[in-house]
Amino acid sequence: MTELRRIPFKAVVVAVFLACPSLARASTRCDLPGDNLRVCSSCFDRVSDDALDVLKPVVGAEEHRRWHHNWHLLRYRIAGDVKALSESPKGSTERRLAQDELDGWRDMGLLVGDAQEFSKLHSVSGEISGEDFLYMHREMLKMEQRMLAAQGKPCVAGWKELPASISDHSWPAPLKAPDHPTGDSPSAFWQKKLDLLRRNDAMLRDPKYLRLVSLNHMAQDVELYVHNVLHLLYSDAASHCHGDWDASSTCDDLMPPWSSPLNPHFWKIHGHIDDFIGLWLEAHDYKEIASDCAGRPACYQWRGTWVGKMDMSAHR
Ligand SMILES: [Cu+2]
Repeated sequence: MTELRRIPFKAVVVAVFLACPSLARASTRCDLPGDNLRVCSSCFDRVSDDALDVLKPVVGAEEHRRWHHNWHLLRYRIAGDVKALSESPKGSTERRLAQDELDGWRDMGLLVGDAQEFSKLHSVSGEISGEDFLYMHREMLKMEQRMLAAQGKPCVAGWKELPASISDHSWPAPLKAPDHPTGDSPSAFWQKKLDLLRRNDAMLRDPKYLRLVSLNHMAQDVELYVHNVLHLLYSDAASHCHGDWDASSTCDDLMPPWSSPLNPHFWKIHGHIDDFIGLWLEAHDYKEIASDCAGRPACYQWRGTWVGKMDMSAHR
């Protein structure tokens, strides 16, 4: 099998808190809009060490890390691989590497069927890739909720509103050097980034926009303009990972999908992203979203449900 894990992190990074007991408070925001999963007995804004102790053995396991990493990686690379296969000369290194990568994803159960067709649907700008993105991360949130509830721990609420300041009392953004030179101080640079992010976030929440776009279209915008920026903004310059394939429980860098689910911000970010599903359903007069609506009225049936072989329902 191809050694996909040797692919440099930087290739994936492109895509892609600290608990204070006094801040713990009950919230009602752990429901996943349009879904009927109701396992959380309570729902907190903070991400406690207790919660992370429950989640880390699963999302930090090598198998889960590799799956999440390659799920994101495939979306960014499959179109290039398919092109290399059809356009590069037979016997060329480029062609062989592309074939190896595709074979590796097949072995992992991530890629099924014709690669070109798969790419058309599931590559990052594919026909249903936005829905895939929302669906897969919702499955992760459900897994998180089931695991925490099974241990009698509160679920984690996503950010209802994004922090307004990089110096937010509860959720300060780790201060680091700007990712490109502008002449601004680091704090001014990241505050401007956050201000722009919040403006984009507000525009994407506007019912006038939501009514005009498909769920897939909205999700692609949200991934690019909200999700990716949040991962960058809240990543810590002092990475806690040693080497690219560190599987220790302290490796929780928010940027690479290999390690991001171990970072407390991941659950705040993805709870926030998941809320967009509810806003879109509301704008289109749906009350429910399901893989199989079985003819129920006001139910939107997911078109993009690609997850690969990872079975997240096992953690019931
Ligand atoms: Cu992810």
